[in-house]
Amino acid sequence: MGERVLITGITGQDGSYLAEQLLAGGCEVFGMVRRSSTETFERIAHLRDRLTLVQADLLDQTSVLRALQQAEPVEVYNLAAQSFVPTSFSQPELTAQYTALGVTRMLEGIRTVDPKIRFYQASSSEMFGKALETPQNERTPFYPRSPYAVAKTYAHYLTVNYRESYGLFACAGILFNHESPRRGREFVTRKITDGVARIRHGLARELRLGNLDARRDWGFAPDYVRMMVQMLRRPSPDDYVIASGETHSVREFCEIAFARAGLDWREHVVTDPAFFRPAEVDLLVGDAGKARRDLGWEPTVGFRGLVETMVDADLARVAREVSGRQDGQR
Ligand code: NAP
Ligand code: G4F
Repeated sequence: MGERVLITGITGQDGSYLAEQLLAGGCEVFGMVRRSSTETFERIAHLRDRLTLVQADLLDQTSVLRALQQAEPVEVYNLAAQSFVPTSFSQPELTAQYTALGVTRMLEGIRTVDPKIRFYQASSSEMFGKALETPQNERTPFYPRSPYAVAKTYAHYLTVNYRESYGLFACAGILFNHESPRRGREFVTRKITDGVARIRHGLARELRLGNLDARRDWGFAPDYVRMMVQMLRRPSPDDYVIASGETHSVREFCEIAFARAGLDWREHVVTDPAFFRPAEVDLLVGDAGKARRDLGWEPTVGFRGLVETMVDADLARVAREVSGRQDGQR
């Protein structure tokens, strides 16, 4: 068996891809999962036999300590968080507990159990928020615009602080938006591609969205997850921006996604004020020059390829669901 690694948030989009990549690299992978009355293991179902799952919750310091003691990892990838920006406005306190203080619990756990453990923190381009310069790089000041972004900023600085205060091998990846067919369906990209598929198959007629003018730097999740591992395997810890360097609007995403399914987005997309945010992040675009130099960062999927991959996957999934229903009715 190879090196032991622990992933928090293994049931999420990034956690599932990271588990695949670490298993392929020969690691023994432990995944931290929280207790739920129904399992949320859909994204890792194909890996279950090759993973060891340990039950713990970011809200519970003792359980975090036990997970670290049980897994005895050489690397910890801290991906668990309340990651949806709108929920952070409706549940700001819970978001702070998970997304900010959860990181304190992880770092204190590492100091207690084994300070040699290498630690990756999932920082976010949302920290740039109302961006003070364009493009954004590792030296761009933060201006968070949501309770989620504020919590991530706390977690980011704490990671840097534990590196400087206690000599931990702690790295923060400042990742710009990254998407895939495994993206949660409430995030705008997947909401659009799922909506396109449902409209194409006659299950819906319209798609209600918020701010179509918002611009993001979108990439393909497996490319980004690869960089997490690269960061922890450098000789010394550091922080890196990972981004495509291109920015596109939600409207552009709609245009390409609907066209891929032979539809005109203007006939289906309805703007709904319910999906606007109390404070918006208008434009993000990253400068990943440092990652290109140090980590060999080179994304494999561009914007159009990303949109089309996601649409194709949702068209195929919805087609299977529709034909399953028809079989059930026969
Ligand atoms: P995601 O799909 O929402 O997954 C979040 C994960 O966190 C899930 O496995 C979830 O478990 C787990 N989790 C939430 N609360 C927890 C708790 N109290 N205790 C234990 N586990 C808990 O997120 P993602 O897109 O994979 O993103 C991974 C990380 O990167 C997150 O920290 C996110 O904020 C950050 N990030 C993401 C992006 C992006 O574009 N995707 C960009 C920058 C940073 P359940 O399955 O039980 O809910
Ligand atoms: O897809 P989103 O919800 O992602 P957002 O807010 O950029 O956050 C994601 O990326 C961050 C990295 O920058 C992560 F840290 C975070 O965890 C998460 O993964 O929204 C993208 C944009 C926003 O400007 C939003 O206002 O799309 C706009 N939008 C327009 N209509 C919508 C909608 N967003 C959602 N979720 N739903 C809509 O109907």
